[in-house]
Amino acid sequence: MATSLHYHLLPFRRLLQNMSSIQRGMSSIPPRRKKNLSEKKLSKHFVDWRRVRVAGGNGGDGCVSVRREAHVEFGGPDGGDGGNGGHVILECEQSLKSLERVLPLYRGEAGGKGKSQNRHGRNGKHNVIKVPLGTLVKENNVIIKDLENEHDMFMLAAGGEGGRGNRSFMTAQHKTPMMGTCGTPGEERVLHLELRTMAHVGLIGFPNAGKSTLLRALSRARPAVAAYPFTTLNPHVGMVIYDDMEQVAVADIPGLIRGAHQNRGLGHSFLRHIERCRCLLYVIDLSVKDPWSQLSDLRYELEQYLPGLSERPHAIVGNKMDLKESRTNLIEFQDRIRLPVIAISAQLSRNIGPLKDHIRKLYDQDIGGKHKVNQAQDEKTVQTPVNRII
Ligand SMILES: Nc1nc2c(ncn2[C@@H]2O[C@H](COP(=O)(O)OP(=O)(O)OP(=O)(O)O)[C@@H](O)[C@H]2O)c(=O)[nH]1
Ligand SMILES: [Mg+2]
Repeated sequence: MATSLHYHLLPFRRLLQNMSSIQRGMSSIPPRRKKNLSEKKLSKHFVDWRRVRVAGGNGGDGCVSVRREAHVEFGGPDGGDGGNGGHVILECEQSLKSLERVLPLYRGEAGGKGKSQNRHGRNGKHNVIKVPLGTLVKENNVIIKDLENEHDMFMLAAGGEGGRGNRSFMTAQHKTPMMGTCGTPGEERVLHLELRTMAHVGLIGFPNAGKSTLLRALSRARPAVAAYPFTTLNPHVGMVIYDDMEQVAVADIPGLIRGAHQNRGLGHSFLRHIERCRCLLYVIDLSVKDPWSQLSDLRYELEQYLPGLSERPHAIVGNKMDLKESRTNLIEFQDRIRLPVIAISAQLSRNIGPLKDHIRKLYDQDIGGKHKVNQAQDEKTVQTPVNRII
């Protein structure tokens, strides 16, 4: 008896599960919060490079047939054409963040064969691969397409053309052609997909310099922060929002060390995410010994990766100004590098406002935007960082 009751209740339970909480009159119950993935797990999911083999579907063969029917005197040719093969198409989608779901092989559907009674074959379905914004398509190490906007599409492999049936060869002179053509094979290619994060500003620094702490202070992004090197294993992007609703994307890139171009540390493969950034922020931990050597090392590594990369519009951010050693180092640091330094404490969110203004200035200069930050205030901030911070 109990089992049969349970059996009757099952569909009702399933219905309840499928109903949203609002339908059930439980709108006050908040939806369960999605648990954030740890940095280690996230790095398993973050794939920024994939090799794919793509093949368009083959075209269907045309049919050779002659109508023969009782009581029909002149039947004539009635072989239909084959259908076209489906293409393999790449489509950009904003909600995706990595190439994790891209498989090694994609094929377009083959076109259907033509049939008698003038029936044409069905066209094969296209195979659409969804990729995140900022995906590059490379063939033999040459960039053939850069997908930058939502719903951008690119055909990777064309499907084959359908063959012709004998009906299509019929002419006034040649009334019963007994020939047809086969469908052509689909195009086949081996391509590399590469993801380059789309951000306006990239944070470059040694491990532990405080890049992730700074991104947390600037935006609502929540990269992991810890007192050991190489905490960040994947690039993180946060949006800095301004009063006029302009948004600037800032990317936190895993830490670099001297010799990264020889694959030391995490190597410099993550620098591909910087390539698209229009401006750079060098984040220097001023509390360590000889912080100026960090800056020269970072520049050297960027140059090794891509000549001219270190010369992009940039600013130098001296972090950890709440520590005593940083204050003593700052003066010597400025003397040595002879460049303006924006001194901040990312942990205590000190001087973040002027830094935001400076980021905006770099951004506006680059895109020729309308909004200009108050230059006088900005210069003062850059030249007298110690006064501002204490
Ligand atoms: N005192 C002080 N500590 C800071 C400041 N900013 C960051 N830290 C600390 O420095 C340590 C490293 O910070 P992260 O933000 O993880 O550094 P990171 O540059 O992202 O490091 P990686 O991800 O390893 O490249 C953490 O213990 C932070 O709490 C600061 O302004 N002042
Ligand atoms: Mg980090």
